[in-house]
Amino acid sequence: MLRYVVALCLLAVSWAQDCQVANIQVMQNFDKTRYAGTWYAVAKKDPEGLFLLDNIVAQLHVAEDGTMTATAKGRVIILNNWEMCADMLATFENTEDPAKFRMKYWGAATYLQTGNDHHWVIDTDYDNYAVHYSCRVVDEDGTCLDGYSFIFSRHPGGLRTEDQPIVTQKKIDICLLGKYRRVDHTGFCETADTANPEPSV
Ligand code: DAO
Repeated sequence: MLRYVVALCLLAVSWAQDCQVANIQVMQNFDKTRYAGTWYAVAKKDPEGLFLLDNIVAQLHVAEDGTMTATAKGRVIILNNWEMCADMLATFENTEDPAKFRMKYWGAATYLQTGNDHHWVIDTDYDNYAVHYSCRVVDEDGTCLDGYSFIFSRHPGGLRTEDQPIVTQKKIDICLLGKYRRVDHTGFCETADTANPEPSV
């Protein structure tokens, strides 16, 4: 019964959101140095043309001059059901808002996906969880037509119990509650063939 009431309350709050991409609140006083390090994706809202499936781990690096870059791995299925671990690289361009970046990404191998997406940090406590958001296509009414979001944890086993309500509230705030799937960590990218760069000739 309590769960039912809580679910109804969450739904009511979610209806109260206007879901305008332009009104989405991001992390205040974002500190990218504290954001650096290893993040395990524990949940993902997929975009159209899903790419990274699971075993998604990102390593963020902030250089002395403040430049942020990342490497990421994840299980993908490409070219006629070819399952592999994708090695991805990303660079981040600052914007006027310290929690909003443009992220250029590409695969270590040329047949992997490339892109130039927004990378917004909605919330993080830096030590345990981070809520990421990226809208690729804004609809005519200002809501997001195609986008994706990662829930990151510093812990591969998932979010700590005490962080779950905070993350749920953020999912509501960005109008994505109920749209996430769990991202498993099975060790696939520690054992599988990795899409390494082709040798240069
Ligand atoms: O999986 O469908 C998808 C879209 C995600 C593409 C992003 C790949 C680059 C990963 C870098 C993450 C750095 C936090």
